[in-house]
Amino acid sequence: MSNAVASPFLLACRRQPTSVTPIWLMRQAGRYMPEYRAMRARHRFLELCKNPQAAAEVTLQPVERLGVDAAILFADILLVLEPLGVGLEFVEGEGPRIHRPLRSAADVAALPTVDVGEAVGAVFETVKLARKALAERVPLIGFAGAPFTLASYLIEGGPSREFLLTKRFMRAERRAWEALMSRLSIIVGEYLNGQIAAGAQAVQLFDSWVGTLSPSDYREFVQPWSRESIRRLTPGTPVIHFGVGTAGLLPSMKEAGGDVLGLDWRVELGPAWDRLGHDIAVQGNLDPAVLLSNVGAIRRATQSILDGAKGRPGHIFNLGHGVHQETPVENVKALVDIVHELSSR
Ligand code: 1CP
Repeated sequence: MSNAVASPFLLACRRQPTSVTPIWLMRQAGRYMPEYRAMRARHRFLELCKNPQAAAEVTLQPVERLGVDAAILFADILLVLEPLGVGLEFVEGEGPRIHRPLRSAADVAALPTVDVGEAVGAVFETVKLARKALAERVPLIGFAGAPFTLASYLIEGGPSREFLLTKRFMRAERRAWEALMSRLSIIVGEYLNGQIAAGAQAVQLFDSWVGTLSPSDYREFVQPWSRESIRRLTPGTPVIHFGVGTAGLLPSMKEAGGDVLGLDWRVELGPAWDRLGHDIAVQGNLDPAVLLSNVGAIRRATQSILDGAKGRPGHIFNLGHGVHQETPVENVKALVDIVHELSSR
């Protein structure tokens, strides 16, 4: 048996006992890391994502530097939107832009059909190369944005605080919203299944911005399509379902599907897990800002999360959201070591 199959990360996804609590970090490859910045000095972000050799190298950087228990594919949730012809750009120092956002039912109707395999073939190639380079050291996680989070970028045209255009569209253009969410659930399914076929051993569905919705709006306007995305996935690969600010949505997200539910730091892990039921694994949930402080503070905050999990099988340690760019690498490395030390059983 390969060690990847017996890896603490994959065992925890399936709620099986492990000798230590596995840890990986959202945005573990990224600008806080000097190796990543060196790579970015040579490639623009989108170019890097489409260069399988370079992207696979970035995927492995945190495994080598930090000793995390899983690698996550280096790519982006928005890549899959590019073939829709909406004008995707990553503006240096700013973030993603969609130059031709969707503002009407006609805009949705005019979207071209896309062959996902053809459009993001480079990402699938990165998965193959990264999996080969990892050589059973740790498992490789693939990922995609969930339909709501992708739709919010398509409609807003970029990052948003209030998601007012998206919330207006949901209700005012209900038919078009359903058509868009249905299209996106198919695209997400194909994108993740392509990554699984290429060698991803688990996948994370990022519904990062869904916490902006009320629980009833989540159930009415989002849940059916998140469920549909997950239903389409090749069986047997663990699915992590994640969002930010989801305290009020967690039971409905659990219903939509996934083997592991991602928690952010606005909930206490122990009570949140008790409320959800222990028939689902949980991932989280250190406030990424804690990593800006010092090793003593990191140790205390880590102990408190591990205490909440009570050593129960099915806890994957992570941050509640991605590593901040300003984070000292040595603090991230300290966190990985502290989790392994304090959870050793
Ligand atoms: O300048 C740079 O180098 C680009 C910064 C960057 C990076 C490192 C972007 C632009 N994307 C990424 C990589 C990335 N994105 C990964 C790689 C794997 C890893 O975690 O190490 C992953 C999983 C993502 C996923 C992603 N992209 C999400 C979901 C996760 C989250 O943070 O909530 C979202 C919302 C995006 C969109 C996006 N891409 C990039 C940025 C800065 C953003 C967020 C913009 C916003 O705030 O709306």
